[in-house]
Amino acid sequence: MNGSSGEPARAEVVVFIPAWNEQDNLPAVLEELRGGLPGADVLVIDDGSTDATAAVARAHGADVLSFGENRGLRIGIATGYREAASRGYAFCGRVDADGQHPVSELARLLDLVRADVCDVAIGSRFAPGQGYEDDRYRPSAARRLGIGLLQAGMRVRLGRPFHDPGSGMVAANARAMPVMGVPYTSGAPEVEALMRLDAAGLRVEEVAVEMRARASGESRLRGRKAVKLVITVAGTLLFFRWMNRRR
Ligand SMILES: Nc1nc2c(ncn2[C@@H]2O[C@H](COP(=O)(O)OP(=O)(O)O)[C@@H](O)[C@H]2O)c(=O)[nH]1
Ligand SMILES: [Mg+2]
Repeated sequence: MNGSSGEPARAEVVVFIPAWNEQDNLPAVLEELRGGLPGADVLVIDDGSTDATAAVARAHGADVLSFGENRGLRIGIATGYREAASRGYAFCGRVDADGQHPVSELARLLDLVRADVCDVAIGSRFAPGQGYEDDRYRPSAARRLGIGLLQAGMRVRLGRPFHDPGSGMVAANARAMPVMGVPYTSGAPEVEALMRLDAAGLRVEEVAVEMRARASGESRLRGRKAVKLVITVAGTLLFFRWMNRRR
């Protein structure tokens, strides 16, 4: 891109990582990215972390964009896609900072997008896939209820099933980045992204992947908070469908 200026040419791919107080998990994630996707740039969206997240990320070769205060994941995600678009990358990936997402699986998602099989590929723990056991993950009862409601809502709203609608393992091309780069208003930004992509006529593939358990620390979705969130989202999805039918 900057051929004659002496600056290193920009990579074709950027992988961004929303991170909030993930100093303990980031080193392994960043090293795995370097090994598995050596040609990709990495951008950590440090959302007002009060630990050493930013310093650790830089020490492991990542570019860091820090917010002065915690603005929440829905802004963190949108910022990642928006930066990928405005910095001129052809493709971008997103993974969690907690070590849940194997880089080898993200690389498969990026391959699909690069081959133009789809505009967005989403890694799914629950989708059936060749070589993957259908019930390879056994979430807690509360999570199962939440996931079931979301699945039902997505099927009604989008007319097709999504098995893992909250997945944060994503690959996207430059057509999809700006669509996903606008701040989210819903408490379930990944679901809102799917609705936007559908409205924009973009092609989304759900791909069976393996995921790991979070390496350390706590998930953002726990217990009653998670149940409340999914009921709200499923309700919104179904309600909009019902309103549209009546017109
Ligand atoms: N930017 C940003 N990232 C967050 C925030 N909360 C969590 N994250 C990150 O978002 C990712 C997903 O969070 P996680 O707790 O793993 O959620 P889960 O995988 O759905 O259980 C991780 O990389 C977190 O560090 C936040 O408020 N802002
Ligand atoms: Mg996680």
